Amino acid sequence: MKSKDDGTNVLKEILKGALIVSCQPVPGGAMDDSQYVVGFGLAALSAGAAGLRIESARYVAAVRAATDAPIIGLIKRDLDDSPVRITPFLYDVTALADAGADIIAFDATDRVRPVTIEALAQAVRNAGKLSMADCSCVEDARRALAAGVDFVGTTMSGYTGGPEPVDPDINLIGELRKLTPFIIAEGRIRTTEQAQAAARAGATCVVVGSAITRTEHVTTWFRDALNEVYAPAPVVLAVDLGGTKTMASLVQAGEVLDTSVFATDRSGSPESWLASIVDAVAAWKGRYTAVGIAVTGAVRGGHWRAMNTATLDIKAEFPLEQRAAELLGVPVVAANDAQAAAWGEFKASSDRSDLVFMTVSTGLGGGIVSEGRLLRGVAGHFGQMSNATGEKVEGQICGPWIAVEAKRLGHAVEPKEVFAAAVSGDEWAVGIIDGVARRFARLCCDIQLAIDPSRIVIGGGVGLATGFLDRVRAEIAAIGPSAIPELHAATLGPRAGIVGVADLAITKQNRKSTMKTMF
Ligand code: ADP
Ligand code: BMX
Repeated sequence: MKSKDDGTNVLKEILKGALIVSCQPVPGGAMDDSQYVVGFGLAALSAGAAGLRIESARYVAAVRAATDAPIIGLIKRDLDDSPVRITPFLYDVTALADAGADIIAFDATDRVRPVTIEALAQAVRNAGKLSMADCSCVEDARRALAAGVDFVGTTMSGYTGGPEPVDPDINLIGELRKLTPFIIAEGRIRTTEQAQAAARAGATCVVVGSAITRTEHVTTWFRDALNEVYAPAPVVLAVDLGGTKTMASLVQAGEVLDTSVFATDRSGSPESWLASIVDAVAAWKGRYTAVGIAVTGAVRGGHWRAMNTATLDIKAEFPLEQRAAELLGVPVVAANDAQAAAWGEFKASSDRSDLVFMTVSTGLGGGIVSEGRLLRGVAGHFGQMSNATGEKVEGQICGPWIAVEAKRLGHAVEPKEVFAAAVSGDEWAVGIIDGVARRFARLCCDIQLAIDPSRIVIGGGVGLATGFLDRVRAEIAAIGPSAIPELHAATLGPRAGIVGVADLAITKQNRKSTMKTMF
């Protein structure tokens, strides 16, 4: 009989550069049966897979009876008192070893768990098997390696909180490579290109699961792709009504098809602003099936009111969704402009981490996306917060203040020209813009302390003015390291609100139609 060391080394050698196919049927699905698991396993091995990843002692035993190929075994459990699902107990390790697994995988995340990683690693060693630690991050891997595991896997990356990512975590492989060469890449690897990227990043071997053995998942990917062609996304009339300008666009699947921009008549009223919109979009009648309106001011339950009448003077609470639907003849969804823009930026990026959006424009608005959800109500109205002297912070940061200040210094010009003068080094203008940048930088640092987003995305006429963000970044650096926010210019520029509110409009429409089919 070979010593354990020989077996270990031979197995590690076999796995170098291998494709491992995970044969885990959708629980309770049509393929959740031994004959399919064995069939998938043998088919994969016949086509060049070097090993299999199999869930449950029953399926490991069934596959072991059919092949000598290496098997990574695991047992999944849904526990009431722990989020750990993969091989949580010592008796699971024994059951998998008895069933014939060569490598035993277990969750190695730092969460409430019934059995420590050290004890699991020891149990696998006692059984004479190799261990695979399913990690979510570098720290998990560091701890697992200290506990003596043989392989670290990227399996748990993206599954310990927040929305599920779409792409595999290739970066993590590179990070793990600094700790060990024994890395098994696993998780969301769907394409041959992604498998190659994992190998190039330094993985010992690559596990592919759903893309090969979960018929239901692969079918959905194709169904969704075809739906985009056969059932194209609806066209939405999206409007962004700000204190200075109003933008109306036709938007389909995040793309802007047509746009019209006109000045907001600041002496008007909700009825007159809606009338101007109806007028501006008259030629588009029949081209859209839903309407989204993003407005400066707070929106709750479809009703609209000003938070700061200096930004736009909305005299009383106004039934915006209802009145706009009457005028336009299709369902309307209304939202605050900065919240809509936060949503637009979130949807336009593949980054699913928390973000804050801020518009520096006529007013200073904001929106927060946390754990994949847009916070509504007055959340994000940072401009309404008070400074040390009790004034609203937006009072000394936005476009109108820049114009008033310039005039006070003898330059009756628009904020755009103040920026141009600052760029040419005119002292009076540099003073104004630096002051705005300093106050805004402090606000961004405070927001970082309160919400800790991964990024703060900036929009608005002032926010996107040439050189503004760089000045704010310099002020943040001067404030120091307590909470350094990462600032980005809005990738959608002035269209963030339009794109965001269009998505909110169709999401609500879809929700309504699904509810109809449920009852
Ligand atoms: P709204 O507030 O209606 O959403 P904007 O985002 O365009 O509209 O913000 C309007 C404010 O931004 C105004 O005070 C305007 O003077 C200022 N602004 C617009 N464009 C620029 C620019 N290129 N440079 C500096 N300030 C600008
Ligand atoms: C104000 C406030 C916010 C708005 C923000 C930016 C009103 C009327 N508006 O803080 O709701 O999000 O301005 O609006 O109270 P904009 O007009 O500058 O785009």
